[in-house]
Amino acid sequence: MIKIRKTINVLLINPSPMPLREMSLYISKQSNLRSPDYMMPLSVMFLASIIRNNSKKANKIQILDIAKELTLYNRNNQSTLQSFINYCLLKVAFLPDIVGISLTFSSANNLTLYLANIIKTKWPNAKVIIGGNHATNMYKKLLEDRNIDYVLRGPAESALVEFIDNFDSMDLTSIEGVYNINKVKLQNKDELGKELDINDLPMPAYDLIDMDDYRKLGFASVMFGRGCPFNCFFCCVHSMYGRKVRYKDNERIINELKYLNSNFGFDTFLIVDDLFPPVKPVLLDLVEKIKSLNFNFKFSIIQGTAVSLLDEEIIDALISLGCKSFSLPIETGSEYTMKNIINKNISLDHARKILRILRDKKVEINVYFILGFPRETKELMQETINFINSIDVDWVCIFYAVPFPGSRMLEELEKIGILDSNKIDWDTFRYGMRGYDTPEISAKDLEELIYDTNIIRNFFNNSNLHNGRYKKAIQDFNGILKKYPFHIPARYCKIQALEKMGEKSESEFDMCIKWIHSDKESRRLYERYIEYMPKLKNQV
Ligand code: B12
Ligand code: SF4
Repeated sequence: MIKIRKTINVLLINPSPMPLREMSLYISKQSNLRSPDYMMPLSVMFLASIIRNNSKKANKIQILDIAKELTLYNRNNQSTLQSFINYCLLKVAFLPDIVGISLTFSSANNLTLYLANIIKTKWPNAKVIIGGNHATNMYKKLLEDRNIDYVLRGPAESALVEFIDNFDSMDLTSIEGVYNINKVKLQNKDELGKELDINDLPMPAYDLIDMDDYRKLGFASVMFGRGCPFNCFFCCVHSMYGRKVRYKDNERIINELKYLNSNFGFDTFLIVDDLFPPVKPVLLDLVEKIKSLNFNFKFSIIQGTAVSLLDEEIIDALISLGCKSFSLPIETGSEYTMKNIINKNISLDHARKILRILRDKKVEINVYFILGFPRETKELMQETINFINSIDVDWVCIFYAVPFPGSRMLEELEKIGILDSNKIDWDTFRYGMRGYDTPEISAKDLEELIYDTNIIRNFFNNSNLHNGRYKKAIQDFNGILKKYPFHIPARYCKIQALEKMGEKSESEFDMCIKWIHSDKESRRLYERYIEYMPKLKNQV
């Protein structure tokens, strides 16, 4: 006879997006990988809050943020992945009936399977459920793993409450968006969980995270809206939220900001919307309302501001909100690639105009580009590199085109037989690496092209260094050297900036030589880029 539980204990886990193999090396200090970042785990904080407010059966709820634990973990060369995960799971204060894992990033796929295995061994009666962007798209494959009981596809806010409240009493797969392996076999229809009205979403459960750890970051993550009407070739956002944008009412946003300020002292906010800014009248009204609070709030739109939606009035409004740094995902410098391959609605003339406006306003400008789409020839890639070399911006980030599940790009690569999503090694699924060749370019050539373009553009041809903004150049080079002290191009360009400012550079020069003699990576960088560093010739 099935025992019907009166209450249900729920553990919600935010895994780290760091790929499993990398994580293992990082934990045991076997590589000089830098410490990963973490931020408020908004997805599980939302879910925790929704369950607490709406579920009749949910009892104890805990959030375990593995990304944060990883950054703060006191590792040594005896630590192992297993000892780290055991350390994390020791923090769980109850016997969970449900363990929910948030699998948004594909790079967390292998960690999620690893966790599910450990969880099933530690708590054999707990059901493991997963949700998030990657889980939504790869649910069939994930459910083949015997340690994963259910996938909740799409926005899970309504399905999860129904799931918990009917935990022992009905076939949970009758809930829209809830799948187990049997439902996959029987039903050939992809359905998503129902979404709540964005204004009915409660505040994320700030009280269920250790706020002291997140206060150290200096900012709170906030979501003003979700969804995007565009249809970029490489994007998978629509697979969760469709193509309709919905924004919270401005009054609601103001209340959230005031709440975060008065309860936790935050005055800096990181906006995590899929698409930002909202339409002009809404944005201008929001900006006016925020300014009238007289709180001196600052904002950052970390995943980038939609270039096609920007004009001078919007830029001024954002600057007046304390946005001092703009990240622009222009993605390609080729009109052909823009229109015929990635289908992004940006005109390069408009992009150049926006860059000039931002430069005149003296804010920091970072621009994101992507190389390596299927059908993107080496000549088209060169057009992007030419564009990159022609713009006056602080920093350029060049990513590999990654075919995330749910994107048209993955569909195309599967169709032409280059990838099979059932056999992908998800540890390679970040913008920083590529595990396959395309007819246009091999993985190795693409890696070299991106690496060289990055080093040459951001260091030897650094816009600030060549346009007399030496202090900013030094600030950026120092930022790199703090993370990667072996970085010879950064050190060499810092020396150039110091000399242009008439400041002493001998000690930096000595450091450069010392690193080249003592460190393998420094030596490699020195040898690869020696033609750009004439002053080091004959000195090493
Ligand atoms: C904010 C954001 C970031 C931020 C912060 C990420 C973070 N660590 O929190 C920053 C800018 C750092 C970032 C970086 C990157 N990002 Co990002 N990011 C986003 C974005 C826009 C919003 C995520 C978010 O917080 N949403 C708000 C929460 C509340 O919504 P949600 O996560 O969708 O959660 C709901 C459901 O998914 C579901 N759910 C979620 N978890 C769970 C768990 C369970 C158990 C259940 C039942 C349900 C469930 O229920 C929730 C409530 O409805 C998403 C797009 C998107 N919409 O997902 C891309 C997205 C996640 N990012 C993406 C990518 C590719 C990246 C980068 C690799 C890009 C890069 N330039 O290198 C990096 C890598 C990050 C890393 N650390 O390695 C891709 C991921 C694709 C993939 N399959 O891997 C996405 C989907 C965007 C895209 N291009 O398609 N990102
Ligand atoms: S990449 Fe950005 S603009 Fe393009 S569809 Fe995705 S969210 Fe929208």
